Amino acid sequence: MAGTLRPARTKQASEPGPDGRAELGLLQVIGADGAAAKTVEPELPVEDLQRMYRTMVLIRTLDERALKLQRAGRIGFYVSCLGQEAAQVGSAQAFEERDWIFPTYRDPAIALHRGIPVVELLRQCFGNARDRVRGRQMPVHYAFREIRFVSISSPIGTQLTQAVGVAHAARIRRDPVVVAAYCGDGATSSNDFHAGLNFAGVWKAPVVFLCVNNQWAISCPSAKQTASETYAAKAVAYGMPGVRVDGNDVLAVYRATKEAADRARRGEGPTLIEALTYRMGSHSSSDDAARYRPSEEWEAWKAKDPIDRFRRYLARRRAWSEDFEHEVVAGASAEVQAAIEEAEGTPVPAIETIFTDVYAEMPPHLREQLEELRRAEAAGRGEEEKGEFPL
Ligand SMILES: Cc1ncc(C[n+]2csc(CCOP(=O)(O)OP(=O)(O)O)c2C)c(N)n1
Ligand SMILES: [Mg+2]
Repeated sequence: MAGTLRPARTKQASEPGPDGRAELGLLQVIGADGAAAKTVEPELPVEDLQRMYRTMVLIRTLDERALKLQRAGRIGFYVSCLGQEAAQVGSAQAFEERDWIFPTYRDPAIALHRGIPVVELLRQCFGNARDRVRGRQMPVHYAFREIRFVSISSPIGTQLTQAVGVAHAARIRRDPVVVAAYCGDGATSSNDFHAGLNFAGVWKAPVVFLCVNNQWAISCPSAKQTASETYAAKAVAYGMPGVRVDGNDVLAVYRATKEAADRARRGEGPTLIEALTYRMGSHSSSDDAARYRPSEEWEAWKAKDPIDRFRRYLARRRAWSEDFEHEVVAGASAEVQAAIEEAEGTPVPAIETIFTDVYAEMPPHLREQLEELRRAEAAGRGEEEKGEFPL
């Protein structure tokens, strides 16, 4: 019932002190006015900063368009990450190509930042013949082998134990990869969160846990999710560092993730990062957050928009101009528009693929079923010619 839920416990960040660490140990680099705390400002080349900004604008453009596609009945389902762009892009920037990503359904900007074009995401949302998984997964459940972006699972938290397994294997093989394990605040209540963090702590698995705390798990606010003061505090129980970072500050997220990834690569074990942000949209296209979420809370977080904050920083660094903005926005719109046209214009997967995609070599029982389908299709065509349809 709307009104009976208390607002999520939102620990407001104060302005960063000289070391960038404000109230409650929340790491910040970029202040509200765009000024950086010099002692913690990462040294990233301007080209990297601008590329991060491009990805943030691109995912926001895609989110806006894709939700409209869903409302128009052109795709079946969509999950927007509105407001969480910095948490994804800042962390994605900190990992290397060889590192493995175990994402959630709300992390598409990581795939974009690792070089996947928008059209690949839309092929998956349309479930067309060029979709990597040919419509076998719900929309937004992406999988991109070439960027080590592991297939997204709907069940909350399962990716955490899978990620730890990959990290542990890498350690045994002395393979210097780091594994990124993303989850939401709600996922911290899953069994897999406990099992994953416990195992990683004991075995010093090279994994970075990124808990993107958007303060809601569908309609469940953080205040009802946990009695812990912070999600980062949970790290203590598993014997690993817990870091709390302003998730709307792309450079703070980058800095914390880079430190954790370096640590993991040195063999010093896992870190839990809590990126404090806010889900500006509804949970998914099937949900209406206005029914359970106080509008003042939304208004307060709108003022902390991560893209606006980063733009102010870039402007101060003279890495942003009106012309640059125009080019980025127009480029994102053009890419999304072209991708929609291509993805929507591509036919659905051939029906045979439900048999041919299962095993490397088709077993006899599937061959039999495929032949039966072909006979039914041939019979159906005959009926259609007579103006009748088979049952
Ligand atoms: C094991 C399991 N339980 C319940 C669900 C239903 N469910 C889907 S999303 C979701 C909320 C997850 O919240 P959070 O981890 O905070 O991620 P967010 O959606 O906020 O990004 C739930 C409970 C599920 N998918 N899997
Ligand atoms: Mg959440």
